[in-house]
Amino acid sequence: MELKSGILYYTLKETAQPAETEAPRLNFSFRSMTAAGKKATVYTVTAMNDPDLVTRLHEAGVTFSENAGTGNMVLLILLQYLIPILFYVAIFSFFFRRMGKLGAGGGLMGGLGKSNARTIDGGEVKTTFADVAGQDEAKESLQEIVSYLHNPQEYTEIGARMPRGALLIGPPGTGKTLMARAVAGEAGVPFLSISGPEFVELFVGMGASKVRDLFKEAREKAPCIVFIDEIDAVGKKRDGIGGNDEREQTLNQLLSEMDGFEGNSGVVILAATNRPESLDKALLRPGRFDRRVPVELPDQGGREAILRIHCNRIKTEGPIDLSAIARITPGASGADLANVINEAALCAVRSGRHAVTQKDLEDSVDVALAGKQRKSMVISPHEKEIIAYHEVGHALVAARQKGASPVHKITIIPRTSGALGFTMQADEDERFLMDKQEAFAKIVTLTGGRAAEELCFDSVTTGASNDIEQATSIARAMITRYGMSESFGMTAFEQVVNPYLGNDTAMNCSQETAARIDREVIALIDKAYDQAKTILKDNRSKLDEIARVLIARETITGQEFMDILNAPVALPPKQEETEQE
Ligand code: NHX
Ligand code: ZN
Repeated sequence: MELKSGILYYTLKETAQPAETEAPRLNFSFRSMTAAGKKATVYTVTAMNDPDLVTRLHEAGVTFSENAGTGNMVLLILLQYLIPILFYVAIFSFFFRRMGKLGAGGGLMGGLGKSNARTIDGGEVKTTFADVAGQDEAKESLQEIVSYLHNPQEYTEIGARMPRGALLIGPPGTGKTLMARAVAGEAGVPFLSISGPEFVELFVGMGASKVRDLFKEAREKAPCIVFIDEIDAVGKKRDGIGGNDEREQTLNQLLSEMDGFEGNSGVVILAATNRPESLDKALLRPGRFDRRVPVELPDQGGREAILRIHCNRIKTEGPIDLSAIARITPGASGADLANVINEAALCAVRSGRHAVTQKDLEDSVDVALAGKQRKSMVISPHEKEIIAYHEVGHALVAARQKGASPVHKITIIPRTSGALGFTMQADEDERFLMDKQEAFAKIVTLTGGRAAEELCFDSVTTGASNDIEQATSIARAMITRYGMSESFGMTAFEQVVNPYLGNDTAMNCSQETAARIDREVIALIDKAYDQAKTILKDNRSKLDEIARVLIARETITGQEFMDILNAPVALPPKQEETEQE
């Protein structure tokens, strides 16, 4: 019998010999079946590369036949070819689906030109204004849109035209997206959301068609809210020179779609940006985004309200004073505060507890400011002393000056941010203005760390770099922006570039003026440094005493610090030892 390529099956009907003796010799180790009632054993085996097997089988008197096993063959061949194909199809579809989710690829797999807006249907938006804290004015501005979506005929009857769009403007993390979602939730209408960069990414020429599709979808779903996040990605000024064609086409499409609405079509467009100054003027004229809704960083009361909302979602234990947390987090956004609460909850779990305490909350504010503690970092006693004197230097200078904020906490536990220690100050009440004396007091306080190093060790370290940067930037701002200089008066030489994104400034003065400004900045900081050194010299014994306590305890509260500072006498015997080190 000829052995074909592929797999052949022999069916061996053994008659003469018992299976036990025959099987091993023929290397048949497959399976044996005994037909019911008969002694015969049937082996079905795969073909072996053994040319005289057939001869030997004849000699042994084995009944055998070729069994091409058609059923199995077909199945096997199918599997052989199909499995790899299926495998590739699976991989491809996986990747295309992912691309689709990222915003563009829906295009390739048939859905060419889908807008990719994420849609939440009406009534399914669970966010309401109750979930937005500390933004009362923004809520009020948007309330009108909500009431229009509830009751459009009331507006049409009187002949009023509804604003087509509102622009939510504010720094990152202040809840612009949340606010837009809450408008949809309050009005009970569908929420279509897409992010500006999604219009222009990946496939050139898709942006404009995506805008078209988005608005088509919106008109079908009206009344509804369309939310365009980070609209500056498409809405940047068209400058004409070296323009980005793709982006400009997208913007033009957006402008014409917004004009294309018959008034009162029931589609309200909300957009968010933190760079309003870069937006094309055409976007902002009446009939387009004609409402500007500022969504600013929360004030102290707002922060407390935001903390309360997030705190309601976690388990707490013992007394919780959220206003104390709000007090020490000036400048924090809603997102920062949400993170503080979450870090506190994680910290509680990490230490095996089932509820969050006030201490967890306070520790997680430190984490937000300066990173996690680096307990494993080994610092030599001498360096520890320098760090302690540096921090107490800040604290003492702050405490001994009019116009400086009270000390809240001093710590010399190193942090993952690279900070070896820090001194935290906190005002009792929120401040909105800073007078010249307070600004100067801040500079003096910042120089206090370095002043203590110089005074006590007669050497200075690289560690003060951050203090120096901050002091310089305050001094420069006083002179170039706040009209607090002796010689320049009320002239602005610098403008803030992106008010919501960091504090980048652009210089706007002659070179001579720039040089004079530099000299004045230097003089101002020198004056502050001298003042800090004078304060520390006058309080040298307290400086030593508090530094010693800080080295022993690693962290002391503002209260503990003030108690030592106000205690009548320092410890006289140890004083000299420490001074000589
Ligand atoms: C370094 N760190 O970079 C070492 C490890 C002078 C006792 N070689 O001024 O920690 O020098 O009053 C937030 C705030 C890094 C993050 C300040 C990250 C400072 C901080 C530089 C204390 N406290 N300097 C201070 C400090 C340093 C740094 C920061 C940061 C030191 C000083 C860091
Ligand atoms: Zn410092």
